[in-house]
Amino acid sequence: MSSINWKIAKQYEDITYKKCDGVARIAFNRPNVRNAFRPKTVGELFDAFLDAREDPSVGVVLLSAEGPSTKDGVYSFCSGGDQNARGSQGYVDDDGVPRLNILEVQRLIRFMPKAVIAVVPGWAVGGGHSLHVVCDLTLASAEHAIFKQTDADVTSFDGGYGSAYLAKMVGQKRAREIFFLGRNYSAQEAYEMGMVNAVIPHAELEDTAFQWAQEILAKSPTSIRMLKFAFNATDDGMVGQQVFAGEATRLAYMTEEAKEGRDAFLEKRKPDFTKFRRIS
Ligand code: S0N
Repeated sequence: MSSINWKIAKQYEDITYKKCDGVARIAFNRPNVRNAFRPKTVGELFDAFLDAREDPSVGVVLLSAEGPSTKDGVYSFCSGGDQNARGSQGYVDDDGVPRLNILEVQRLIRFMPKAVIAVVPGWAVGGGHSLHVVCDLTLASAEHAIFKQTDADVTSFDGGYGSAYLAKMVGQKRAREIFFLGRNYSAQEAYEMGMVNAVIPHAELEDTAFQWAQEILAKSPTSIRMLKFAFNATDDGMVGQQVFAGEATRLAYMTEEAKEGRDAFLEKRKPDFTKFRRIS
């Protein structure tokens, strides 16, 4: 029995969203379809991740799942796009507009200046597999987590982070095997490949994730955000540079030098930067 005193942050239909002591927990809540996401689920995920990003009391986000399925007791993290919501033009919402907005959720996870931990209690499949890949860390249930890529079975493939970034983690040969063969991999196999940080007894999974979050929360927040964006930058091209540089600008705003630049403009005088040393 977990001792974490989660408080509901907002009510949704397809996900749950809770917070406790600097940690936000966003969890899929469609266990009877192995936590597949439909457009509504994606909209709710985006909304909750945005709230977690903007809330200064939150330092770490757990992406997890409710379950098990009431039908057969099977645990899942996420089985990717809901194939029932897939029409002839792609994933279609109530308004009839086809969207691939799960990629926006991926980008939110990738570019938020806070650590995001995938907590995988069961199946991580297709787009659900891609979501664990894009998270900063992954903790997996020793007994129930299974990793599998079915994208090539259902002609719904992630050619971005889900595949190319996965290859950075596990190597090109392994990544191609995962996608081309679509086999099942246990938590231990995923750990040995380098795409899982730790294999945890199922009953301890959530408490362990919360403990990892608390360890991260004890570190310097500026260091965590700069390190995350530094790790990202080499794979994110000009966007990675932009995000990292944005943080440098934010830090520069806090200097006396920046204050002099701003004050000089407002006071309609030339800035005097001579008092600032050109340190090497
Ligand atoms: C997860 C699997 C392996 C579990 O197998 P198991 O335990 O034998 O259970 P089942 O009997 O198959 O399933 C139980 C019930 O759940 C329903 N269900 C399962 N998965 C889905 C799903 N994805 N959509 C809808 N329903 C699902 C089953 O139908 C069953 O229902 P009942 O009880 O009524 O019979 C196995 O279930 C499985 O293989 N599932 C499908 C996995 C899959 O192919 N997912 C889609 C893969 N593609 C994506 O996710 C792409 C998503 C995307 O949007 C994207 C697009 C472009 C770029 C990137 C992405 C991206 O994010 O990846």
